Amino acid sequence: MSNKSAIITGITGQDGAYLAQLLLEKGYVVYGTYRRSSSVNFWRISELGIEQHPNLHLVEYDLTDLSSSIRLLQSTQADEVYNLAAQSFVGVSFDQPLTTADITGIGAVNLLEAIRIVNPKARFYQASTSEMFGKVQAIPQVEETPFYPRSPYGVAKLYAHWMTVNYRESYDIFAASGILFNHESPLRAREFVTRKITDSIAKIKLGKLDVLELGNMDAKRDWGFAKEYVEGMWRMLQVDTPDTFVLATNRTETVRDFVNLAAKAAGIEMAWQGEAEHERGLDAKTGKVIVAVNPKFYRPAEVELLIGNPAKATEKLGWKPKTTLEELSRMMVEADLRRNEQGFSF
Ligand code: NDP
Ligand code: GDR
Repeated sequence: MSNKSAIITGITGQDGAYLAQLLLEKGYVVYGTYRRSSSVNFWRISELGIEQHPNLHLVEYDLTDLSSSIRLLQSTQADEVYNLAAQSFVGVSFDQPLTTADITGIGAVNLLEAIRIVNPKARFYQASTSEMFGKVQAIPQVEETPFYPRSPYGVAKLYAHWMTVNYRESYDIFAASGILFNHESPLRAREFVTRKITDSIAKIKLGKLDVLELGNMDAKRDWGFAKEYVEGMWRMLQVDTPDTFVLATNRTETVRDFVNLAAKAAGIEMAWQGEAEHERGLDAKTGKVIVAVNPKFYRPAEVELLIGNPAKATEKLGWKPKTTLEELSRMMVEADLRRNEQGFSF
C-alpha cells in the first residue's frame, strides 16, 4: 500500500470520482476539491461508495483563485497534484469564452505557480485533451501531431498544455500532460453526447420520452471507458521522467453509430431516413420517430474526426484500453435504465 497523498481538483466530476476511487484503493490520502455552490453535488463519489472513506478529505477550492491554490498546496503538502478541474463542455465554451479561459487555461497555471512557490517536488498532472487537435492534421493523432483547436475550450486547454510543458522545461517540475481522447461512463454528465444518448434511449424505452434531439450526427469520436483512463493518469506520475502521452482506443465511430449501439443495448432496432438536419431515426419495429436533428445543438466550429494512437502510452506506461464501445454503451444504457426505473437520473 502507498503512503502517498494526492490532490485531485474537480472530484465532483466524472474523472475526479474514478481517480479518487483508484488512489484510495492504492492507499493514498486524497484531498478532493469541490466548488462552493448552493447545492454541492457528490452523487458520483456517493455512487462509487467512497464519500465517507476515512482517507478522503473534501476541500473547498476554486481553481481561478491563486491564493486558494497556494493554500491548498501548503495545507496538504501533497506528493501528487491531478488537475482535472475545468469548464469542460465544448459547447458552452462558445458562449462563455472568457470564463473558460480563466478556469480551463489560467486555472492550470495558478496550480503550477502554487507548486513552484510552495512545493516544487510535487508531481503535477494536467488533463489535456484531443480537442487540441481540432481540425486534425494527421490520422491517427499522436503526441507529435500539430495542434489546431476549434473551440475556446480547445484553445484554453492548449495554453494550459504548453504551460505544463514550459514549467517542466523551465523549473524542473515533474509536470506531465495527458492528451486524453473522449472517455465516457455511467458517471458522465448528461450534457455530453454519449450520456445524453444512453439516458434518452433508456427514457424512450421506458415510455418517459418521445424523441431524442441531437446536433451533428456525423461527428466521429474515439470513445473509451473513463475508469481505465484515470489509471493512465496515475501511471504518468509514476515513471522516472515527466512527459506527454496520448490515451485513446484507436477506433473512431460517428454519433449515429453510438445511437445504434445504445438502442441495440436497450433492445431497439434503428432505421434511418433523410439527411443532414432532416435526418430522423426510427424504431424499426413501430416506425415511430425517436431521434431527430435539432440545429440548436450544432457548434459554430466542429471537430469532425478524432482517432488517437496510444502506442507511446502502451510502450512506456504499459497502458492499454480494454473495454469495447459495445461494452461501454451497454454498461451506460443499463445504468440509465436502472436509474430511470428507480425514479432518479443525475
Ligand atoms: P467534468 O466536467 O465531469 O468535471 C469537471 C470538474 O471541474 C468538476 O468537478 C467541476 O466542479 C470542476 N470545476 C469546474 N470549474 C472549477 C473551478 N473554477 N474551480 C474548481 N473546480 C472547478 O469533467 P471530466 O471529469 O469529464 O474531465 C476531467 C478533466 O479532463 C477536465 O479538465 C476535462 O476538460 C478533461 N478531459 C476530459 C475528457 C473526457 O472525455 N471526459 C477528455 C479529455 C480531457 P463542479 O462540479 O462544481 O462543476
Ligand atoms: P466533445 O464531447 O465535444 O468531444 O468534448 P461531446 O459529447 O459534447 O460531443 C461529441 C460530439 O457529438 C456531437 N453532438 C452533440 N454533442 C452534445 N454534447 N450534444 C448533442 O446533442 C450533440 N449532437 C451531436 C458534438 O457536436 C461533438 O462533435 C468532450 C469533453 O469531455 C471535453 O471536455 C473533452 O476534452 C473532449 O471530450 C475530449
